[in-house]
Amino acid sequence: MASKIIYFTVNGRPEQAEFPIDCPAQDVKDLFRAAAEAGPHDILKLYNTKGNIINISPQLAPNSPHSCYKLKVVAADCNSAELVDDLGFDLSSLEKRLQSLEKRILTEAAETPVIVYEMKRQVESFREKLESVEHLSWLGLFKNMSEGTHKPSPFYHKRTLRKAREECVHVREQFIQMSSLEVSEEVRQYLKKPTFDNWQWEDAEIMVLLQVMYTDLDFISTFNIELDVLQQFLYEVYRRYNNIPFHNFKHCFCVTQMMYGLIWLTDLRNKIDSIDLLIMLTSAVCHDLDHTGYNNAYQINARTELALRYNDISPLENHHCAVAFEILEKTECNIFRNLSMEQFKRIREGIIKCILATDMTRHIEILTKFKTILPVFDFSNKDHRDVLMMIMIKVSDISNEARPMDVAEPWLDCLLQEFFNQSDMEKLEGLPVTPFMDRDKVTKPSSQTGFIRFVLLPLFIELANLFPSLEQHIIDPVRKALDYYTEMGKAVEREKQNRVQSEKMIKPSTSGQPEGHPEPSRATKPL
Ligand code: BYE
Ligand code: ZN
Repeated sequence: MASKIIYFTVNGRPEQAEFPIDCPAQDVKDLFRAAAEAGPHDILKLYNTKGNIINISPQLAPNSPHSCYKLKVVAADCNSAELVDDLGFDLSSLEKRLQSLEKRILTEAAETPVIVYEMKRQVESFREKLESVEHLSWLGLFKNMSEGTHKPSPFYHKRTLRKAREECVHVREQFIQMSSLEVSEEVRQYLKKPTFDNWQWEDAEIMVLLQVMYTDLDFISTFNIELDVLQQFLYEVYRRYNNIPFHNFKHCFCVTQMMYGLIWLTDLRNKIDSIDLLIMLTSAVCHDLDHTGYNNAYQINARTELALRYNDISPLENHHCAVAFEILEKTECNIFRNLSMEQFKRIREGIIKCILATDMTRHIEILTKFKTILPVFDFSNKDHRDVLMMIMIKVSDISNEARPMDVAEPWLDCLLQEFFNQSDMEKLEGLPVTPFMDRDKVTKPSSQTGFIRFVLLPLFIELANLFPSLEQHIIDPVRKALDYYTEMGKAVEREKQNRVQSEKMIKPSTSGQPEGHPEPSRATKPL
């Protein structure tokens, strides 16, 4: 009996089929279906070398390996009830289960087990196969496809949320080695200035610099802190800042360094006692511990564990503070272990007050309090000092724009990156999207001009009212930043106008060109 051989490829893989010329059409179709490992609902398409679709039948024109046909599989609706029956599972619900599993692992465990990535990869590649026929959507095959499934998984951002153990161990070794070296007087002086550039320093070096701050404020001697305890404490702190774009260990350092700078610039050592200074510096060090990159609004809307635990009351700040005291519970990390119970109590109360004050929803409340006491401010009054300490950690926390432009601007990029990650997640989960975090609405100038005018300057000016010497160090650079972003905003507007103008001139009628959207100038493109 005569038979023919057909050469073809499936997913780039060469195959050849042999069948008798008089065999039933269905047998030929089944043969190709088997070659493509396709299911009964899948659609098979065979292309000749010209790219034309040809019929899969016994009449197929014989070819050679050089004139190979191409076989393609397109899948039916992957969520249809029929297919759910056939597959024995529902892909969407499988994905949802996997997503919630991954989320739990990401928030609870240090690292995501390899098996979860493997499962995710399999589910994703399976969906990809199923969805490779989007161009057939007019067939009505996709009516059940849910909105979110086409978007990239937001969990990619969180892959390395927690620090890897090996990385920590390495940084720790570097830190311990470096800490025995002398830090030059030049660096020690530079460390006291708001012009300090954090981007020049590695994490291990940053830990040494934090140690220098404790040393140069005489905390080591005053509070009898053992050096290895301080180092263990700083290491635990480093370990418990996550790998996220903004609220990471470098942010912890910047806030602490600004606080340190403010203490020196205001000559605070001659105005309040050192236990308050210790509270201020340590609060700064601990103030964002274990931040996951999602703000309180998200925590509350998504009903996260933190929101549940803290009844929606400053869930993040409560958590940062709780983690701080969790670290201090370990004797080998407890830098306060040689203090009296009385002193520890005072420090604990102070740190809690300071860290909880960093919740920006309390901004007006705290600033108003400070304004009220300013005319009669008295450094010997505990209530007054408490408000001052809260104001100083608030100033330090949001002080990036008080730094030189080339230090500050990358921080804004990091912040917007973190905000955008959150809004992407909110969109994916159907939660309310905070407008200032929406990548479709926010630009650097639009966010920063308002923030500087209505939040930064009013806050900084009040602190400078108490310490006039601060004006040149923190107010002047912030005004410069305001000018910079105002100019950037104008440039964006001009560019928009120009685009509209030139579009009118070049294309007086609609030309079928895609809509011109305001495009990537340095200003409109935040990242
Ligand atoms: C604040 C709250 C939480 C986290 F989008 C970070 F315009 C901040 F609102 N910080 N910290 C520094 C900032 C800055 N927020 C903004 N600018 C800063 O320089 C404004 C934001 C980009 C936005 Cl306030
Ligand atoms: Zn912070």
